[in-house]
Amino acid sequence: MKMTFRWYGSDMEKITLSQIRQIPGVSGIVGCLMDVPVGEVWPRAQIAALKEEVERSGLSLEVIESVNIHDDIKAGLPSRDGYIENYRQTIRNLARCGINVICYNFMPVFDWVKSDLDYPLPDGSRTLAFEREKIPDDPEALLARYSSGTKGFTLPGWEPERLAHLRTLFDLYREVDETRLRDNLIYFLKAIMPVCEECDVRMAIHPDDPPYSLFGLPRIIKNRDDLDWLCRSVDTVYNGITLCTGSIAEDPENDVYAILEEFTRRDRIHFAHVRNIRYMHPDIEGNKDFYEAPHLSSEGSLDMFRIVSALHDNGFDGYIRPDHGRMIWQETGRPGYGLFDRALGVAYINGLWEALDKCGGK
Ligand SMILES: [Mn+2]
Repeated sequence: MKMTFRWYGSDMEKITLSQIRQIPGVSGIVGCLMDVPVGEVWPRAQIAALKEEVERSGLSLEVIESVNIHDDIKAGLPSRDGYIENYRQTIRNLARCGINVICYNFMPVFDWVKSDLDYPLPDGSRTLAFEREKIPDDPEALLARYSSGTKGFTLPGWEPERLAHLRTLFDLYREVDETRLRDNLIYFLKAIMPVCEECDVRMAIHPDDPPYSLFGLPRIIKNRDDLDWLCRSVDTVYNGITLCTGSIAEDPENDVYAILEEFTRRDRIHFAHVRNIRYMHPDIEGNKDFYEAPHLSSEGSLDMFRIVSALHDNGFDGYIRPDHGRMIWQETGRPGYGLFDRALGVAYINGLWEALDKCGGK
Protein backbone atom coordinates (compact mmCIF):
# COMPACT_ATOMS: atom_id res chain seq x y z
CA MET A 1 0.00 0.00 0.00
CA LYS A 2 1.24 3.46 -0.82
CA MET A 3 -0.35 6.31 1.13
CA THR A 4 -1.02 9.44 -0.91
CA PHE A 5 -2.66 12.83 -0.51
CA ARG A 6 -4.60 14.80 -3.11
CA TRP A 7 -3.11 18.20 -3.95
CA TYR A 8 -4.38 20.68 -6.53
CA GLY A 9 -1.16 22.60 -7.25
CA SER A 10 0.62 25.57 -5.70
CA ASP A 11 -1.38 28.17 -7.61
CA MET A 12 -4.70 26.46 -6.82
CA GLU A 13 -4.54 26.08 -3.06
CA LYS A 14 -2.84 27.26 0.11
CA ILE A 15 -1.91 23.81 1.43
CA THR A 16 1.79 23.39 0.73
CA LEU A 17 3.81 20.34 -0.23
CA SER A 18 6.01 20.83 2.83
CA GLN A 19 2.92 20.58 5.06
CA ILE A 20 1.91 17.35 3.34
CA ARG A 21 5.46 16.04 3.66
CA GLN A 22 5.11 16.34 7.45
CA ILE A 23 2.12 13.98 7.63
CA PRO A 24 3.71 10.68 8.75
CA GLY A 25 3.52 7.92 6.18
CA VAL A 26 2.50 9.93 3.13
CA SER A 27 4.78 8.98 0.25
CA GLY A 28 3.13 10.66 -2.68
CA ILE A 29 0.86 13.27 -4.13
CA VAL A 30 -2.25 12.64 -6.19
CA GLY A 31 -1.88 15.49 -8.65
CA CYS A 32 -3.57 17.15 -11.58
CA LEU A 33 -3.29 20.02 -14.00
CA MET A 34 -6.36 22.09 -13.20
CA ASP A 35 -5.80 24.61 -15.97
CA VAL A 36 -5.81 22.31 -18.99
CA PRO A 37 -9.32 22.44 -20.50
CA VAL A 38 -11.16 19.10 -20.57
CA GLY A 39 -10.40 17.31 -23.84
CA GLU A 40 -7.03 18.90 -24.58
CA VAL A 41 -3.66 17.17 -24.44
CA TRP A 42 -1.80 17.61 -21.16
CA PRO A 43 1.53 19.18 -22.18
CA ARG A 44 4.53 17.08 -21.24
CA ALA A 45 6.51 20.09 -20.03
CA GLN A 46 3.76 21.06 -17.61
CA ILE A 47 3.51 17.53 -16.21
CA ALA A 48 7.31 17.38 -15.86
CA ALA A 49 7.33 20.71 -14.00
CA LEU A 50 4.68 19.46 -11.58
CA LYS A 51 6.59 16.25 -11.00
CA GLU A 52 9.81 18.11 -10.34
CA GLU A 53 8.10 20.43 -7.86
CA VAL A 54 6.55 17.47 -6.00
CA GLU A 55 9.79 15.51 -5.94
CA ARG A 56 11.76 18.49 -4.69
CA SER A 57 9.60 18.36 -1.57
CA GLY A 58 10.48 14.70 -0.98
CA LEU A 59 7.21 13.25 -2.31
CA SER A 60 6.43 11.23 -5.42
CA LEU A 61 3.91 11.80 -8.20
CA GLU A 62 2.59 8.54 -9.60
CA VAL A 63 -1.19 9.02 -9.60
CA ILE A 64 -3.31 11.59 -11.43
CA GLU A 65 -6.84 12.54 -10.40
CA SER A 66 -8.45 13.21 -12.71
CA VAL A 67 -7.93 13.30 -16.42
CA ASN A 68 -11.53 14.13 -17.16
CA ILE A 69 -13.33 12.79 -20.21
CA HIS A 70 -14.75 15.22 -22.75
CA ASP A 71 -18.54 15.23 -23.00
CA ASP A 72 -18.36 14.37 -26.72
CA ILE A 73 -16.78 11.03 -25.75
CA LYS A 74 -19.39 10.35 -23.07
CA ALA A 75 -22.23 11.33 -25.39
CA GLY A 76 -20.72 9.41 -28.32
CA LEU A 77 -20.58 12.26 -30.85
CA PRO A 78 -18.64 11.84 -34.11
CA SER A 79 -16.10 14.36 -32.78
CA ARG A 80 -15.15 11.92 -30.01
CA ASP A 81 -12.33 10.33 -32.02
CA GLY A 82 -10.29 13.53 -31.94
CA TYR A 83 -10.73 13.83 -28.18
CA ILE A 84 -9.82 10.16 -27.73
CA GLU A 85 -6.64 10.73 -29.73
CA ASN A 86 -5.85 13.62 -27.36
CA TYR A 87 -6.48 11.34 -24.39
CA ARG A 88 -4.09 8.73 -25.81
CA GLN A 89 -1.42 11.40 -26.15
CA THR A 90 -2.05 12.57 -22.58
CA ILE A 91 -1.51 8.99 -21.36
CA ARG A 92 1.81 8.84 -23.23
CA ASN A 93 2.91 12.18 -21.81
CA LEU A 94 1.97 11.15 -18.28
CA ALA A 95 3.74 7.79 -18.64
CA ARG A 96 6.94 9.51 -19.71
CA CYS A 97 6.81 11.42 -16.43
CA GLY A 98 6.41 8.25 -14.35
CA ILE A 99 2.64 8.20 -13.82
CA ASN A 100 1.23 4.70 -13.17
CA VAL A 101 -2.44 5.29 -12.44
CA ILE A 102 -5.04 7.64 -13.92
CA CYS A 103 -8.29 8.18 -12.06
CA TYR A 104 -11.29 9.26 -14.14
CA ASN A 105 -15.05 8.99 -14.12
CA PHE A 106 -17.76 8.55 -16.72
CA MET A 107 -20.59 10.63 -15.26
CA PRO A 108 -22.52 12.87 -17.62
CA VAL A 109 -22.60 16.56 -16.69
CA PHE A 110 -21.86 16.36 -12.96
CA ASP A 111 -18.86 14.65 -11.34
CA TRP A 112 -20.55 14.47 -7.99
CA VAL A 113 -23.55 16.01 -6.25
CA LYS A 114 -24.05 17.09 -2.64
CA SER A 115 -26.79 19.23 -1.13
CA ASP A 116 -24.49 20.99 1.37
CA LEU A 117 -20.83 21.90 1.18
CA ASP A 118 -20.77 23.37 4.67
CA TYR A 119 -23.03 21.16 6.79
CA PRO A 120 -22.52 21.82 10.53
CA LEU A 121 -21.85 18.88 12.85
CA PRO A 122 -22.50 18.99 16.62
CA ASP A 123 -18.76 19.32 17.36
CA GLY A 124 -18.59 22.58 15.39
CA SER A 125 -16.88 21.10 12.34
CA ARG A 126 -18.29 21.49 8.82
CA THR A 127 -18.71 18.79 6.22
CA LEU A 128 -20.34 17.80 2.93
CA ALA A 129 -23.81 16.32 3.09
CA PHE A 130 -26.49 14.94 0.83
CA GLU A 131 -30.15 15.35 1.67
CA ARG A 132 -32.41 14.39 -1.23
CA GLU A 133 -35.08 16.93 -0.33
CA LYS A 134 -32.58 19.76 -0.55
CA ILE A 135 -31.54 18.90 -4.12
CA PRO A 136 -33.42 21.37 -6.33
CA ASP A 137 -35.29 20.08 -9.39
CA ASP A 138 -33.46 22.60 -11.52
CA PRO A 139 -29.74 21.84 -11.79
CA GLU A 140 -29.07 25.55 -12.46
CA ALA A 141 -30.18 26.27 -8.89
CA LEU A 142 -27.68 23.74 -7.56
CA LEU A 143 -24.95 25.30 -9.64
CA ALA A 144 -25.78 28.74 -8.22
CA ARG A 145 -25.61 27.32 -4.69
CA TYR A 146 -22.18 25.84 -5.35
CA SER A 147 -20.89 29.03 -6.93
CA SER A 148 -21.64 30.95 -3.76
CA GLY A 149 -20.56 28.21 -1.34
CA THR A 150 -17.04 27.38 -2.45
CA LYS A 151 -15.23 30.42 -1.04
CA GLY A 152 -13.60 31.13 -4.39
CA PHE A 153 -12.18 27.65 -4.96
CA THR A 154 -12.89 25.77 -8.17
CA LEU A 155 -14.46 22.43 -7.37
CA PRO A 156 -13.08 19.47 -9.28
CA GLY A 157 -15.58 18.42 -11.93
CA TRP A 158 -17.57 21.62 -11.55
CA GLU A 159 -15.56 23.77 -13.93
CA PRO A 160 -17.46 27.06 -14.37
CA GLU A 161 -16.56 27.43 -18.07
CA ARG A 162 -18.05 24.02 -18.87
CA LEU A 163 -21.13 24.39 -16.70
CA ALA A 164 -21.89 27.84 -18.09
CA HIS A 165 -23.58 25.89 -20.87
CA LEU A 166 -25.57 23.61 -18.62
CA ARG A 167 -28.68 23.45 -20.81
CA THR A 168 -26.63 22.60 -23.89
CA LEU A 169 -24.91 19.89 -21.86
CA PHE A 170 -28.23 18.41 -20.80
CA ASP A 171 -29.42 18.51 -24.44
CA LEU A 172 -26.32 16.59 -25.44
CA TYR A 173 -27.36 13.67 -23.23
CA ARG A 174 -31.08 13.68 -24.10
CA GLU A 175 -30.73 10.57 -26.29
CA VAL A 176 -28.10 8.91 -24.08
CA ASP A 177 -29.59 6.24 -21.86
CA GLU A 178 -27.59 3.79 -19.75
CA THR A 179 -27.11 1.38 -22.65
CA ARG A 180 -25.72 4.08 -24.92
CA LEU A 181 -23.51 5.41 -22.15
CA ARG A 182 -22.10 1.90 -21.55
CA ASP A 183 -21.39 1.50 -25.26
CA ASN A 184 -19.59 4.85 -25.25
CA LEU A 185 -17.45 3.88 -22.25
CA ILE A 186 -16.43 0.61 -23.90
CA TYR A 187 -15.65 2.41 -27.17
CA PHE A 188 -13.40 4.79 -25.24
CA LEU A 189 -11.67 2.05 -23.22
CA LYS A 190 -11.02 -0.16 -26.25
CA ALA A 191 -9.43 2.80 -28.00
CA ILE A 192 -7.06 3.70 -25.17
CA MET A 193 -6.13 0.23 -23.81
CA PRO A 194 -3.35 -0.45 -26.35
CA VAL A 195 -1.66 2.80 -25.25
CA CYS A 196 -2.13 1.93 -21.56
CA GLU A 197 -0.56 -1.49 -22.11
CA GLU A 198 2.31 -0.08 -24.09
CA CYS A 199 2.95 2.65 -21.49
CA ASP A 200 2.11 0.56 -18.38
CA VAL A 201 -0.50 3.04 -17.16
CA ARG A 202 -3.54 1.69 -15.32
CA MET A 203 -6.90 3.37 -15.73
CA ALA A 204 -9.01 3.54 -12.57
CA ILE A 205 -12.65 4.56 -12.90
CA HIS A 206 -14.27 6.33 -9.95
CA PRO A 207 -17.78 5.16 -9.07
CA ASP A 208 -20.70 7.49 -9.57
CA ASP A 209 -21.25 9.87 -6.67
CA PRO A 210 -23.98 9.34 -5.58
CA PRO A 211 -24.36 5.88 -7.17
CA TYR A 212 -27.85 6.47 -8.58
CA SER A 213 -29.48 8.75 -11.12
CA LEU A 214 -30.25 12.43 -10.44
CA PHE A 215 -31.84 14.95 -12.82
CA GLY A 216 -32.71 12.06 -15.14
CA LEU A 217 -29.04 11.54 -16.08
CA PRO A 218 -27.79 8.00 -16.74
CA ARG A 219 -25.38 6.45 -14.21
CA ILE A 220 -23.51 3.22 -14.99
CA ILE A 221 -20.85 2.66 -12.27
CA LYS A 222 -23.10 2.25 -9.25
CA ASN A 223 -22.67 -1.19 -7.72
CA ARG A 224 -20.98 -4.60 -7.79
CA ASP A 225 -22.64 -5.73 -11.01
CA ASP A 226 -21.63 -2.55 -12.85
CA LEU A 227 -18.02 -3.03 -11.75
CA ASP A 228 -18.15 -6.67 -12.80
CA TRP A 229 -19.55 -5.64 -16.20
CA LEU A 230 -16.76 -3.07 -16.57
CA CYS A 231 -14.03 -5.61 -15.80
CA ARG A 232 -15.46 -8.29 -18.08
CA SER A 233 -16.18 -5.95 -20.99
CA VAL A 234 -12.55 -4.94 -21.36
CA ASP A 235 -10.72 -7.75 -19.64
CA THR A 236 -7.27 -6.44 -18.79
CA VAL A 237 -5.63 -5.28 -15.58
CA TYR A 238 -5.17 -1.86 -17.20
CA ASN A 239 -8.93 -1.38 -17.05
CA GLY A 240 -9.34 -0.90 -13.31
CA ILE A 241 -11.14 0.87 -10.51
CA THR A 242 -10.72 3.71 -8.04
CA LEU A 243 -12.68 2.16 -5.22
CA CYS A 244 -14.23 5.06 -3.34
CA THR A 245 -15.71 3.63 -0.15
CA GLY A 246 -17.86 6.68 0.48
CA SER A 247 -19.37 6.82 -2.99
CA ILE A 248 -20.15 3.09 -3.11
CA ALA A 249 -21.65 3.13 0.39
CA GLU A 250 -23.86 6.12 -0.42
CA ASP A 251 -26.26 3.46 -1.62
CA PRO A 252 -26.85 1.41 1.55
CA GLU A 253 -27.81 -1.56 -0.65
CA ASN A 254 -24.16 -1.86 -1.73
CA ASP A 255 -22.01 -4.20 0.35
CA VAL A 256 -18.86 -2.09 0.32
CA TYR A 257 -16.78 -4.72 2.18
CA ALA A 258 -17.65 -7.54 -0.23
CA ILE A 259 -16.97 -5.27 -3.22
CA LEU A 260 -13.56 -4.31 -1.83
CA GLU A 261 -12.66 -7.95 -1.21
CA GLU A 262 -13.79 -9.19 -4.59
CA PHE A 263 -12.15 -6.55 -6.74
CA THR A 264 -8.94 -6.49 -4.72
CA ARG A 265 -8.69 -10.25 -5.31
CA ARG A 266 -9.37 -9.71 -9.00
CA ASP A 267 -6.50 -7.16 -9.03
CA ARG A 268 -8.67 -4.40 -10.42
CA ILE A 269 -8.49 -1.85 -7.58
CA HIS A 270 -5.50 0.35 -8.35
CA PHE A 271 -6.46 3.27 -6.17
CA ALA A 272 -8.62 3.44 -3.03
CA HIS A 273 -10.42 6.48 -1.63
CA VAL A 274 -11.06 5.68 2.00
CA ARG A 275 -13.68 7.65 3.88
CA ASN A 276 -16.57 7.17 6.25
CA ILE A 277 -20.13 8.44 5.92
CA ARG A 278 -23.04 8.54 8.33
CA TYR A 279 -26.55 7.72 7.18
CA MET A 280 -28.82 10.38 8.61
CA HIS A 281 -32.07 8.39 8.67
CA PRO A 282 -31.23 4.69 8.61
CA ASP A 283 -34.58 3.97 10.21
CA ILE A 284 -36.53 5.37 7.24
CA GLU A 285 -36.97 2.77 4.49
CA GLY A 286 -35.26 3.76 1.25
CA ASN A 287 -33.76 6.97 2.65
CA LYS A 288 -30.15 7.47 1.52
CA ASP A 289 -29.31 10.84 3.08
CA PHE A 290 -25.84 11.01 4.61
CA TYR A 291 -23.07 13.31 5.66
CA GLU A 292 -19.34 12.78 5.32
CA ALA A 293 -18.26 11.70 8.80
CA PRO A 294 -14.82 11.74 10.40
CA HIS A 295 -12.84 8.68 9.30
CA LEU A 296 -13.09 6.90 12.70
CA SER A 297 -15.56 3.97 12.57
CA SER A 298 -17.52 5.05 15.63
CA GLU A 299 -18.22 8.47 14.06
CA GLY A 300 -19.94 7.08 10.99
CA SER A 301 -21.93 4.17 9.60
CA LEU A 302 -19.04 2.29 8.00
CA ASP A 303 -16.66 -0.10 9.74
CA MET A 304 -13.26 1.24 8.71
CA PHE A 305 -11.45 -1.75 10.21
CA ARG A 306 -13.38 -4.04 7.85
CA ILE A 307 -12.71 -1.68 4.95
CA VAL A 308 -8.96 -1.56 5.52
CA SER A 309 -8.89 -5.33 6.26
CA ALA A 310 -10.62 -6.07 2.97
CA LEU A 311 -7.76 -4.33 1.16
CA HIS A 312 -4.94 -5.52 3.42
CA ASP A 313 -5.94 -9.18 3.70
CA ASN A 314 -6.45 -9.58 -0.03
CA GLY A 315 -3.02 -8.34 -1.01
CA PHE A 316 -3.76 -4.74 -2.00
CA ASP A 317 -0.56 -3.05 -3.17
CA GLY A 318 -1.96 0.02 -4.92
CA TYR A 319 -2.41 3.62 -3.84
CA ILE A 320 -4.64 4.79 -1.00
CA ARG A 321 -5.68 8.25 -0.03
CA PRO A 322 -7.94 9.51 2.70
CA ASP A 323 -10.98 10.93 0.99
CA HIS A 324 -12.71 14.14 1.91
CA GLY A 325 -12.13 15.71 5.29
CA ARG A 326 -14.20 18.09 7.35
CA MET A 327 -13.22 21.65 8.07
CA ILE A 328 -11.84 21.66 11.63
CA TRP A 329 -9.66 23.91 13.79
CA GLN A 330 -10.84 27.08 12.03
CA GLU A 331 -9.43 25.94 8.71
CA THR A 332 -11.00 27.38 5.58
CA GLY A 333 -10.48 25.99 2.11
CA ARG A 334 -11.85 23.94 -0.74
CA PRO A 335 -14.84 21.99 0.61
CA GLY A 336 -13.77 18.42 1.44
CA TYR A 337 -10.10 19.17 0.92
CA GLY A 338 -8.74 20.81 4.04
CA LEU A 339 -5.39 19.74 5.46
CA PHE A 340 -6.15 18.85 9.06
CA ASP A 341 -8.97 16.34 8.91
CA ARG A 342 -7.48 14.54 5.94
CA ALA A 343 -4.18 14.29 7.86
CA LEU A 344 -6.11 12.68 10.73
CA GLY A 345 -7.55 10.27 8.17
CA VAL A 346 -4.04 9.30 7.01
CA ALA A 347 -2.89 8.67 10.59
CA TYR A 348 -5.92 6.51 11.30
CA ILE A 349 -5.71 4.42 8.12
CA ASN A 350 -1.97 3.93 8.70
CA GLY A 351 -2.71 2.82 12.26
CA LEU A 352 -5.23 0.25 11.10
CA TRP A 353 -2.79 -1.01 8.47
CA GLU A 354 0.08 -1.38 10.94
CA ALA A 355 -2.16 -3.24 13.39
CA LEU A 356 -3.25 -5.61 10.63
CA ASP A 357 0.36 -6.20 9.62
CA LYS A 358 1.38 -7.01 13.16
CA CYS A 359 -1.62 -9.09 14.21
CA GLY A 360 -1.11 -11.89 11.75
CA GLY A 361 -3.14 -10.52 8.86
CA LYS A 362 -2.07 -11.92 5.52
MN1 LIG B 1 -13.83 9.46 -4.03
